[in-house]
Amino acid sequence: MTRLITLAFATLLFVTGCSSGITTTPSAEGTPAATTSAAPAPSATAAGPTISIADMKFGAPLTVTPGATVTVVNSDGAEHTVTADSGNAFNAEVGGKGTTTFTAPSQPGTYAYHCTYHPMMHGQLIVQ
Ligand SMILES: [Cu+2]
Repeated sequence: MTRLITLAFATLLFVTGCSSGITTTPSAEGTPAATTSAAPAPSATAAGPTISIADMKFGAPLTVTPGATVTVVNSDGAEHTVTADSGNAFNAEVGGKGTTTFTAPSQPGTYAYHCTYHPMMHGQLIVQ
């Protein structure tokens, strides 16, 4: 009887240890950014709301109007995405040293976002 309990306990330990060891961050592979809108670049009048990515950081929270066109400028050599944490409010992919744009949500609110390639990168888009 004692032996059975010991065995059960050992099994439990093994399972617990095993599952915690498996917990790794999900891979970003196979999650293509949906909308890299190859939209016509607005001529001359450039400076709209802009998210500037540098040194693997998005920078300070950006406040925009609903439905605004947000420009993403990537100063890094690495590719990044601007992906809403929840739902699919927006998901823009920007290549190394590249620029892209996406449309801000029409629903006011604070949208946390991240980079699918670098999950430690976080930012906030405030729509109001
Ligand atoms: Cu990134």
